[in-house]
Amino acid sequence: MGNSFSNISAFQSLHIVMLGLDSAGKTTVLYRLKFNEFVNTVPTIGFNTEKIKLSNGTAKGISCHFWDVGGQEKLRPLWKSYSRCTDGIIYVVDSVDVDRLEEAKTELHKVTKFAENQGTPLLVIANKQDLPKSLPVADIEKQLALHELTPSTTYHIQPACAIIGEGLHEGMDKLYEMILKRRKSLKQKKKR
Ligand code: G3D
Ligand code: MG
Repeated sequence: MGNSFSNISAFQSLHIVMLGLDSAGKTTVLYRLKFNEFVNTVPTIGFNTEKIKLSNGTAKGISCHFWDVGGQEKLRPLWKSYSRCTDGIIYVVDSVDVDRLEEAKTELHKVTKFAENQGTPLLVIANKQDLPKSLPVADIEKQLALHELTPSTTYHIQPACAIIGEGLHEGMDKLYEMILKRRKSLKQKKKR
């Protein structure tokens, strides 16, 4: 195993929560990562959870326990408890749903402000990039005001199409890198 794996044992699972407005594509992402194929979804009432061993990229072989929490307004109060003390947060955005980007921004900023989420690495998935009217990633980054997130939040924004899986492994690699970096710096702080 290479150096990048040295901090996380093959037997240890990363705890990842997946959030985002309803219909952004969270459940499609979850099952694409799990089965490596498209699975037709129904709106999530509550949550879905899956243990997935990543099969590609630098994070290959790493086990992740994913929690995909429903994004309808009435379910969003659940986000706080599901995101508490996770290794990473994935925030899925519908790149075509321009009218709800402001709402997506407000909900994202709320989550990153919770005390328990300070420093938790964030992967933003700009999903549905296959659709002709999808907004470019740079515009989504701006509209979500990612640079205004709490200073301790390290993030990466990844263009993706969950239906065919494009961009998902690249995104997971970035999230994994951020998680490793955070663990390293927490370890160093402890030593001091
Ligand atoms: P959610 O879990 O965030 O609520 P879902 O979202 O995963 O249930 O997906 C909502 C709808 O978006 C689904 O379509 C799904 O097929 C579609 N979708 C997800 N990812 C993509 C993508 O990358 N591109 C496109 N074009 N569509 C996507 P339905 O028709 O079942 O509502
Ligand atoms: Mg869902």
